[in-house]
Amino acid sequence: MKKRIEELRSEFHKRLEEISDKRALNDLRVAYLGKKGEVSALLKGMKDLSNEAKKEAGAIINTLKKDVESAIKSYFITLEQEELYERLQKEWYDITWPEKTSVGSIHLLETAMRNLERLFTSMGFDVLNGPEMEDEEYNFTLLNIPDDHPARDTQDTFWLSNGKLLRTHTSPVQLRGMLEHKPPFKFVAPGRTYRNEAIDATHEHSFHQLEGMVVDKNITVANLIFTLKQIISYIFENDVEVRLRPSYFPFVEPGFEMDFQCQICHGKGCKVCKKTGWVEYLGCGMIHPNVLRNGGIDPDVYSGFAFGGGVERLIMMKYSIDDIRHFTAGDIRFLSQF
Ligand code: FA5
Repeated sequence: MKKRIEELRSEFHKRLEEISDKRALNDLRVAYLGKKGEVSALLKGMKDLSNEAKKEAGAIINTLKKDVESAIKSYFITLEQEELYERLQKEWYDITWPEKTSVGSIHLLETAMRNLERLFTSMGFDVLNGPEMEDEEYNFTLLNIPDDHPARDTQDTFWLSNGKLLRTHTSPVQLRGMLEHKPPFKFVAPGRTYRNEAIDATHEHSFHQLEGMVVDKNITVANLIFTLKQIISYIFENDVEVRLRPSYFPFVEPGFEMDFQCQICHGKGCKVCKKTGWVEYLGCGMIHPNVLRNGGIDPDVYSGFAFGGGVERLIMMKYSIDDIRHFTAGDIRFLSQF
């Protein structure tokens, strides 16, 4: 029996060396340690032995059983590690990579501002920037709005503790532009403006304007109207009814306001147009001689036009947006439409 056990041991190790996967290893385990396996057969074969021989054979068979068990166990671990190593070579996973990415988009207001800049630069305009914290002088005085002028009240101002103010319109950039450039010139100045006013569907306390200005010899209202028509056809890409009506701004003479036909109700009257059928878009006119003088320009030689329009209002009319507060509400359902 001893001989048979030694044969089985060396046979087992030989077969083990040829194994390269876990399934074959399990087959080998069943062949040796299973109910009908070699070890069970050896144990059954002991029944005819003497008590003395049984004791001796039992001990040797037990050692063989333990050796087989531990060889299988450690080889199983080796195979598992090899498998894992192989997988690590083939597959890899970057734990720093976000599981699910949702990409944001440019806010529609920003897109509109960029598009307007693109339109005007294509027409030869420069783009100027002015400070949002502005001097009273630029916001009012140099724009021909003296201290006691009622026009100061129409643009409810946020005054700052340092004596400056949050600009109520982009028109102060007119003066900054005139003082820094020699005519002829044409520029636009897009940016944020602030007014302390009651909020409703078309009024915000902070909103955006686009200022435009052209100064050259022989500039007339016809040039102004042409330029405004360019904006409208570029933005709307189709016909939208507008009207120009005389209006008063101390820094232009003559002055006008331009309105769109309300694109929410198409002129029938609604809360956006306050039942008038029209939405005010911009103020404009021929630059007042006093303003040209304040900007260091001789009004007897040069003339110019200027306009300043609300960017939110423009987009509201383009996309039929019925409330200006949607722009800043941060509602993804609204923003993701654009
Ligand atoms: C002005 O601000 C003048 N500076 C415009 C101007 C420029 C006139 C150059 C002449 C020459 P007004 O206060 O009307 O004008 O505002 C211009 C536009 O800004 C309005 O037509 C409107 O479209 C927009 N706007 C004004 N107030 C608000 C507000 N609270 N919320 C949203 N948009 C506004």
